[in-house]
Parts: sequence; C-alpha cells; structure tokens
Amino acid sequence: MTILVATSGASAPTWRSALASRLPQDAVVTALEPGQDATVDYAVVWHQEPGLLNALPELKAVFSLGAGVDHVLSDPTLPDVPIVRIVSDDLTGRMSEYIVWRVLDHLRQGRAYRDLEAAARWEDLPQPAAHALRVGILGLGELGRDAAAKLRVLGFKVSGWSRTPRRLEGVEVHSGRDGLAACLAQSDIVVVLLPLTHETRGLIDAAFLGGMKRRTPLGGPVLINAGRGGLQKDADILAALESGLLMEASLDVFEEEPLPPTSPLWRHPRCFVTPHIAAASDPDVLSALIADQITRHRAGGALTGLVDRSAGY
Ligand code: NDP
Ligand code: OXD
Repeated sequence: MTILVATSGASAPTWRSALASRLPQDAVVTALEPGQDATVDYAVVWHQEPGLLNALPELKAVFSLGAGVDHVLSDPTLPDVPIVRIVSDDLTGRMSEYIVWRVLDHLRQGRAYRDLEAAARWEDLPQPAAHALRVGILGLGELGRDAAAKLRVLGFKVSGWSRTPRRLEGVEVHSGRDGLAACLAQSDIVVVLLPLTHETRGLIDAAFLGGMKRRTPLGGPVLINAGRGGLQKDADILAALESGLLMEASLDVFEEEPLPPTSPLWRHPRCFVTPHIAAASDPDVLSALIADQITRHRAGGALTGLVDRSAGY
C-alpha cells in the first residue's frame, strides 16, 4: 500500500521519512510513479495541488499536516473521503505558548520598554495587572480552550466566542453572529483562533475593528490573530492602527503569505509580525499520531479529529 505525502515547501522529505519509520510495511512517497495512483490509500497533505487527490481511485482518507483544513477543502475536486486534522497536545501547547507570550508582551508593554531600552532611558510606565484586563478569544476549539485556561491561571478575565453555544468554566461565552459584538465590546485584548470558513472569511474588517472596546487599561484595544490570514483585511488593520482605533496588534497570519516585504505591517511600530509560526507541526510527534490513525483505520477502527466538511472545519 502507498501513502502519499503532498506538501508545498521543502518539508516533504522530512515528513516522508518520519512516517516511513513508523509504517515500515508501506511505500511512503512524495511523488507517484506512472500507474502508482491506484495504490494510494492515504494522503498526508499541506496545500496539495488541486486535482491531485481526485486522481487517486483507492483513497480512503486525507490527513492535514496542521490543525487547519482550509488548504485541503479549497480544492473544488476534493473526493468524498474523510478529512482528518491534527489534534495534538504538542501543537495545542505550542499555540498557547504563543498566545500567552503575545498577551503578556502587550500587557507588560514590551514595545514601549524595548524603545526605552534602546534609548537607555530608565523610566517606569503605569502597569495594569492581569486581573484588570479581559481577553476575548474568538474560537473556543482545541486551541482556544487551552489558551483560555492558561490565561485564566495568569489572572486574566476571559470571554470567548464560538459558532454553537458552549459552557466553559470561568469563561463568559458568546455564540453566533449576535454574540460577536458583545464579545468585542467587552474585551481589552482580542485573540483570534478561528478556522477559515465561508462564514469567517474577512471577519476582521473595519466594522469588526470599529466594534472593539475603546477605553482599555492599555490605552486602547489589542488584536492578536493566529488563526488564518484570510480572516482579516490587512489594510483595515493598518488603517485602525494608524487612526488609533487599534492600540497594538500581533499578527502571525496574513492575507498573502509570505507577507510581501513591501507591506507596511512589517514596519508599523505598533504591529508585531511573525511568519505563521505560532504553532509548528512537529514531524516526529505528529507522524506518530498519523501513523497510529492509519494503523487503526486499516484494522477497522474509527478515525478521530474528523472534519465537518459542510461547516468547513
Ligand atoms: P477547532 O475546530 O477545534 O475550533 C474552532 C473553533 O472556532 C470552535 O470553537 C468553533 O465553534 C469556532 N468557530 C468556527 N466557525 C465559527 C463561526 N462562524 N463563528 C464563531 N465561531 C466559530 O479548531 P482549533 O482550535 O484546533 O484550530 C483553530 C484554527 O487555528 C485552525 O483552523 C487554524 O486555522 C489555526 N491554526 C493556526 C496555526 C498557526 O501556526 N498560526 C497553527 C494551528 C492552527 P464551535 O465550538 O461552536 O464549533
Ligand atoms: C495549522 C497551521 O493549521 O500550522 O496547524 O497553520
């Protein structure tokens, strides 16, 4: 049996060998020989070429190499097989590290202190405590829930927003389209951990930014997006930073990736840019999870981490 690893970028050989070492009885390949299409029963993908999966007649399931699956579902010819995404403590922990890092850096005025340090100025700034701030987390899935729990431990008040109604201890949860306005209006820092779907595309626009809380202990609202770039309008974020509607932003994802060197977001003094690294997929850890799933599925067991294709996540 053949397992096809189809990723954009240079990581395919690493994933291939990590998977091959755990599935020694299979041919794990990054490219197909003529006639090999009919032997592929599983595909492991990241931004696969449109049409590639549709040409595999025996395909039984597709594994995304990340938690997000917008890159898989964007292929209009995607065959009707189960899509599995990454749900892993390793990836979740990495994302929470990023969120806690960015929230604390904004709280503790990292930007202002880096400027003071560069100018060799010994000056202290008014410092609100964590308990004086409310963090609103948009997306209360695997990643949002873990970030919420860790921010609560640090003393932050936490709100959240999900598609369907949810109960989460110590978190004021809003849901549905109507719940968004309330969540934005009460949050000093807004963290976005949503999937990119037909409902969420372009959500972070001028109206969204205009609906954020005005007066906050940090002098204005802060936005952190580590979900997907397609959730945001880069130009609207820039305009909100310029006009003062937005105090600061931390962005890990962008409408166009890599973010072009000409983007003013790179140089904006109140915008912190990272290159889509909030939660890396570790081939060693995640290939073990994928190999276990394949072994179980072949033996007649159920797959976990299945994607609801109609919801888009
Ligand atoms: P989950 O599927 O576990 O959770 C998604 C959450 O978003 C759920 O709470 C869901 O609501 C909510 N949601 C979906 N659609 C809507 C909507 N229309 N309105 C309100 N809430 C909505 O995903 P994960 O937590 O595992 O991952 C979230 C995203 O993070 C991924 O899809 C990916 O895009 C991104 N990501 C980014 C990484 C990076 O390095 N920057 C790394 C990993 C992931 P409900 O609870 O009702 O279903
Ligand atoms: C993911 C990502 O979806 O890294 O896991 O973006």
